[in-house]
Amino acid sequence: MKTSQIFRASACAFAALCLFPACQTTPTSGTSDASQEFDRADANHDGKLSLDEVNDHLVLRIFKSRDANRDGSLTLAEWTTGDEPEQKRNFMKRDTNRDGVVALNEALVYGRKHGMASQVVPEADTDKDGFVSRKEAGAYYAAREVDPR
Ligand SMILES: [Ca+2]
Ligand SMILES: [Ca+2]
Ligand SMILES: [Ca+2]
Repeated sequence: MKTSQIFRASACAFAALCLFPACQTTPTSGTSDASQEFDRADANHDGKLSLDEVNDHLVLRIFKSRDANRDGSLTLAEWTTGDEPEQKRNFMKRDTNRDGVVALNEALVYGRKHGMASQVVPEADTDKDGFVSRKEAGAYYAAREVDPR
C-alpha cells in the first residue's frame, strides 16, 4: 500500500497533474476531490493558483508521501523508491547545504526553480492572466483523462 502510494505520488508529479485528483484512490468523487486539491494548493486563498503555489503543492505532496517519520526532512532512504542512480542524483541536487538530508525548504526552493508547474500553469491558464482559476483547473483536468504513468 505504502509503496504504491509513493509510486502514485511520483507518477503524478511526472505527469504534472498532482493539482488535480490524479493521485486520489477514489476516482468516483471527481469534482469534489479536484476542488479540495485546489483549496489545498491555494495557499493564500485568493481563489487562484500562482506558479509558486502549484510548484509548492507538487513538492509538498511528494515530500509528505515520502517523509516516513514526518520529521520534515528526507533521508536518502526515504527519498529513494528503488536503486536507480538517477534518484540519488536527484536527491543530491536538492540537498543544497549537503547535510545528507533534504529539508522541506530545500525541496520547495528546488521545486520553484525547476518545478513542473512551469509547464502545467501556462497550459491550464487559458485566459493568460498568469494564474490558474478554479474553473481553469477544472477544465484542465476534464480535458485530460489522467494517464497514470
Ligand atoms: Ca492563490
Ligand atoms: Ca539538507
Ligand atoms: Ca487564468
